[in-house]
Amino acid sequence: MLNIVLFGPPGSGKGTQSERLIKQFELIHLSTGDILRAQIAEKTKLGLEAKQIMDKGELVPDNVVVGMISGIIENNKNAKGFIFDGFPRTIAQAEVLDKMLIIHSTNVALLLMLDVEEEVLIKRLTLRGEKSGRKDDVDINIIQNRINVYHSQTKPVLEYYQKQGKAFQINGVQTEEEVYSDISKVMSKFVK
Ligand code: B4P
Repeated sequence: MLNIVLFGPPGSGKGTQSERLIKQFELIHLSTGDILRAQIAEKTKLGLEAKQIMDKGELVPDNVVVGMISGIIENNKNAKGFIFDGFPRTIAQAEVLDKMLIIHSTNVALLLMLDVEEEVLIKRLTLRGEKSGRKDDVDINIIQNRINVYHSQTKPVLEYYQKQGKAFQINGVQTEEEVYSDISKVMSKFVK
């Protein structure tokens, strides 16, 4: 299996680049944000609870997110691999992911970190909010809170994978094509 963590602050282009990666490498796209939004749309109990948290720009509890992910990994044992988009977002999630993958005799091969400065993130998310009405993108205070949460709770995940020698930094302030071209250069070291 080829398992990739796509990492970066909110608005760095994780979802955008994931779409390209899954097409080229036939991997399963596992976006915790998308799964949570689907639960909200279906008005499930989990979705209703998650909505309150997501609308404030906070993180959904680790046990909820891990529960969603473990079932999908379990049901796709023969997959070529996974793109983890927006997961893990805490050290606790990263540790559980490592353990889950070991059970299936696999691991995280690499983490791609999309590096984008705060000013650009705020512009992109505000623009998306204007188009989509996504609640966590329309209010500048919520956008700012998501960026703060990224720095306090999520950024340590980068160091966790850096220590394992698996983290690769990509300049995310380029066109989508240029970002993907840089990602492809890193990927060529892993896929022959
Ligand atoms: P996510 O759905 O992961 O939302 P996100 O961080 O904003 O990233 P997204 O993938 O949507 O945006 P992208 O960077 O691609 O999370 C939403 C919420 O769910 C979180 O706040 C949290 O509450 C909860 N959650 C999710 N996972 C969780 C977890 N593991 N644990 C706990 N809670 C969790 O792109 C943004 C915009 O930039 C797009 O409009 C795109 O068109 C644009 N863009 C992308 N690349 C560009 C480029 N190169 N140039 C210009 N614009 C670009």
